[in-house]
Amino acid sequence: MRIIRYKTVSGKQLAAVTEDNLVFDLPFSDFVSMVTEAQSQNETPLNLVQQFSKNQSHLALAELELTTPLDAPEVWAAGVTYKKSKEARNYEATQGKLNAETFYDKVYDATRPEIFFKSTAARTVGPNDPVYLRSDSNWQIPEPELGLVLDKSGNILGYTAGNDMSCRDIEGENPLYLPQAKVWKHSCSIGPSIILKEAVVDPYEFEIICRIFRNEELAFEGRAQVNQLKRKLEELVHYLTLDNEIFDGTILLTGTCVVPPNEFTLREHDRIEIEIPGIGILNNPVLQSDHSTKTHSL
Ligand code: DO4
Ligand code: MG
Repeated sequence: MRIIRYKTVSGKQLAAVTEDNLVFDLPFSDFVSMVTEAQSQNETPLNLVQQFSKNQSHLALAELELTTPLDAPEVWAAGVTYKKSKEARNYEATQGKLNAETFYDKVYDATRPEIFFKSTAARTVGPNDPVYLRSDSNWQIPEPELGLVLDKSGNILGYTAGNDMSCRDIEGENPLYLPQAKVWKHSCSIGPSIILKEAVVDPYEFEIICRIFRNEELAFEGRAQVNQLKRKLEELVHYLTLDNEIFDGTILLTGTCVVPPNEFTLREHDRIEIEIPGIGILNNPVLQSDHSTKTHSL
């Protein structure tokens, strides 16, 4: 069972999608309210949702205008959790020489993972919304990642797909530039759905596929499986929540294992698809940042 939200004339409607792709509305204002109601009834969210599937008119998924499945108050991300990511960062940090041990080697093997702040609800976009390119970077890529949807106690409620848009040149120039390489307007997308935790037998079986289209022709395709992750999902949650306060609906992206070739950079009007079978395809066109939030120049 997957949870989605779609746009209506009066706002956003929470709904569920069955294994047969039938959509039915849920009588809750949002994902977190639905989970809270399940907890107050001592029910699993999956059981609660199933109760509403009966006697409901079904809608066609393809005809709905989807939005983010929830307004995540914060999105955090783990980094260098896959060997592929470590190799890509080493390439950036050594200008392609790969001749030195870097902090990326160290963090890959360290007990403490890299966890960083990625986004807020206002910066995060959903299915079919544009993701933006930074104006001061010449080397930008999408990072397709499995996202954990958490409650304020750090319990995993479900799984979604996420795009941790990244600037490889800014990140490689100096590790202290990480927030600028990772956080800007429309630099994070999530969706198209949340699959409830109880509906997933083994999250390490999730496959992550990324496709980038240029002029509607496939320019890159890569895939990975979450079982290539160096760490356990609970380990990442542990470090995020340690002595920290998080909020219901927080998302933790778990790192990327799909990186386009080093010569590749995103261009305006590319289109990115991030597919996690069971969750769906997160589709986002790419636009150059519109500078609308810039208030003064140098
Ligand atoms: O330290 C760089 C960020 C790593 C990252 O975002 C990833 O591995 O997915
Ligand atoms: Mg990432």
